[in-house]
Amino acid sequence: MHDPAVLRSLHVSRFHEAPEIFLAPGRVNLIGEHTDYAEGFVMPAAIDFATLAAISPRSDGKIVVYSENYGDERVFEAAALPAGPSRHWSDYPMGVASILAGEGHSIPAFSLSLWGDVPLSAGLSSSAAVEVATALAVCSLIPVSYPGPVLARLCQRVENEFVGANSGIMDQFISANGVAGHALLLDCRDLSYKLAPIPENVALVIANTMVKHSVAGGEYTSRRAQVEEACAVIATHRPEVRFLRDATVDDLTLWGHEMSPNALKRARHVITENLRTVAAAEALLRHDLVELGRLMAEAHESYSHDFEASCVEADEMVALAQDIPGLIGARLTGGGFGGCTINLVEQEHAQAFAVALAARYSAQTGIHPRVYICHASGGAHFVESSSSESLAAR
Ligand code: GAF
Repeated sequence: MHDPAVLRSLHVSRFHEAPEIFLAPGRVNLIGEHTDYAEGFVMPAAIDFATLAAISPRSDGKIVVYSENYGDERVFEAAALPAGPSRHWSDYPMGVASILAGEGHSIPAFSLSLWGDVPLSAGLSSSAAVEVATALAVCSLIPVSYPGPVLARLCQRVENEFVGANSGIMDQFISANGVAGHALLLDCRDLSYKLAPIPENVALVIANTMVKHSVAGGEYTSRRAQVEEACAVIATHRPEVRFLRDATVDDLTLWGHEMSPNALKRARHVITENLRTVAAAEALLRHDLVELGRLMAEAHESYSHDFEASCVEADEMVALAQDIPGLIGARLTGGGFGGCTINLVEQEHAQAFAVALAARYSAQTGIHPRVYICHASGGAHFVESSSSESLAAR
């Protein structure tokens, strides 16, 4: 639960100033994995786990950031922002300040309190939620206002240029631009998107394998390098192919033998995943949940076997879900190598599905998973200062 009233009183007792509070959600990706940096398609939804950022100005030239999750405070000079990361939670808020400074803004002194309930290292974009919430908060003091897609790009630069993670645009984009009740079919080439309504009788059941996921880890980076290697081979024959978004399965038939076996498999995942993601959005739009489930199953196979970004536990979680009543489709979501599966489940079965899946997974692996029943929520926003109501009614 992330309660603005609680964060407000924590902020006031620590900093003796009434803050303004902003919220940015985590996300779950329904389909379209490792396609964003290939300028392809993704279909995420914002979820009702979020980070809250409470901010108030200071007059002593300092930036003081406090994380309720870590129970830790750090102090910086507004006039001497850190130039690079220190492998600490404060890299995310300070990366935002640094990128905004690079945009020519003079960063004022402020106190910032952060508190979130997006599960950490679970592939649900807790870091994007921190970045986007912080960005809205700091922008309010500068003051400057960016359209959602621009804000998302700035926050992606925090990952790429400050933190040093080579990630794409998906997580920050959906956190900044999510729409309640909808997934977004996002074209990562031009950031245009279509809304894909999630039917009211469909629940997002997110099952945490409890295997820690990290985008900063070597596997994410090596997969991206293999995707780029495959693209470079195709581009020697078809120079108009700048990203795998532009490539086809026929290109792999013709020139796959010039690639390393791994690059060929990674490329096959990305090229087919782009097709599946567009098809999945169409299926959702015409309420064809059987086809959507089939595409999710195919996507998991491809992610596990061609992209080799799954793990034993995630494969197990997906397999165990298959014959539980109510399942529409299941697959590993997010950057891979651990984290969560997304299960689309008929709403009336969601509770029993979650209980059954957790029991089966514990019995099979000896690991107690967390299973969350989520809803597609809205994107980042200002939270009314006077609100004392919990935003995460769960
Ligand atoms: C992580 C990254 F941050 C995203 O940009 C995306 O590449 C995703 O992994 C895989 O689809 O969440």
